[in-house]
Amino acid sequence: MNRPLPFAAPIFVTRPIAPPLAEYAALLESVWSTRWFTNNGTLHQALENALAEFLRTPNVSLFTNGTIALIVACQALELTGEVITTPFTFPATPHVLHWNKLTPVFADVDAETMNIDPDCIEALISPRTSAILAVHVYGTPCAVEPIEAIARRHGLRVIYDAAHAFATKISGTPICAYGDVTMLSFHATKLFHTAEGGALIARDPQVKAKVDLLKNFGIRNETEIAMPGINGKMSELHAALGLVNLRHYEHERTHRARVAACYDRDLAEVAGLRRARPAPDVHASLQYYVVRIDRGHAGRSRDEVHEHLKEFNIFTRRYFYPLCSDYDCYRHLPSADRARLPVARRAADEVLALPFFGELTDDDVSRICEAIRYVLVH
Ligand code: T4K
Repeated sequence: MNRPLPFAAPIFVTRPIAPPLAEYAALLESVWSTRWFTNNGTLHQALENALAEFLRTPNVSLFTNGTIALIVACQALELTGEVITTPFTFPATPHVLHWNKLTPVFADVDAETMNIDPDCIEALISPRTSAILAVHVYGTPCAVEPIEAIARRHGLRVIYDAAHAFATKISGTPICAYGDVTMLSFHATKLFHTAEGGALIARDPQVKAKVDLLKNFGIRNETEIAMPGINGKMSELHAALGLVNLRHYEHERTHRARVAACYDRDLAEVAGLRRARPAPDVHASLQYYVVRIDRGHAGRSRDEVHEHLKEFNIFTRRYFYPLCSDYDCYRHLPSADRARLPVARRAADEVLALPFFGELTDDDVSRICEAIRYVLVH
């Protein structure tokens, strides 16, 4: 096999939707004419309503980013003590617990979905446990029914970190229908984005009302401050981008489906490399295209592939390595013991997020796959 040529320009793991600037500018006209830039403006309200319709829930609250949204979710549900969560996630997930003075308790994950394994949750419940914070990793749904059954049995709250799962549906139901509260991230690297942004979706309208107070300093009216809140508000500039991107995200998703099909075809025969398939009743978020590289069968480790692909101007990401339980700030926790998390450990050593965005052509994908095959055998 000849050495493939490197790409002329870097190919990153993602490339955000950039809608026609004129569409964005048109929405900004109203901001300039009214001089209303933030604090529950008309574009903020319009985006909240549009998302409520899209997600089929009335209880959407927009945020400045997904991390602040999750911090506020813990406050709104008045969590205390310990929260059972996954070590296989982005740092934001355990960090929001730390910022709420809650102790993360790490549970191992399922070998196939890489989401928190419900069978590992119950043994970790203590009298101090107040909630389960589960992550729909890569947009793949958690085992929502077993998780909610455990929560009901033990009187726990359930928060879902759905940062990757904007478009995910289970049997036609949007993912945010599950749990007490769900967080979505609208960061630029997400399928649907507002540059920076996020949202909480609450099952209970009273929780939404509390979330809305908490994200605006707790201000009820000119003279009443109901609780110690924070500033988590989304600006009109970000909301405008969201309204425009909502028109374009389906087009992006369609192209991502094509890119995923090209990868599936070109990587099907590569030994030691596999991709977790979404269950047939799942409408996939198409947020990431992640493969697992089993060194024993592939002949190369995930880290070697990740490193050598850079020679071809291809920049993959090890989402999520290292495990959160291995960070200096959490490794002292009893639940962070390496021996207790063997499945998560293996996932963290094997996963590789490949470049995945709608602008990739079929030829680009073929070249990326050719470079992967080359790196594996040379
Ligand atoms: N929970 C989970 C499970 C999450 O994955 C995240 C965030 C959160 C919670 C927190 O949500 P937010 O508070 O962020 O709303 C990125 C994102 O910053 C982060 O939002 C995301 N997850 C995480 C998985 O990915 P990095 O540090 O990997 O991003 P960065 O800057 O290296 O970007 C990756 C690639 O994307 C770049 O190589 C090039 C491309 N890119 C990036 C940006 C920002 C662009 O082409 N344009 C851009 O504007 O964290």
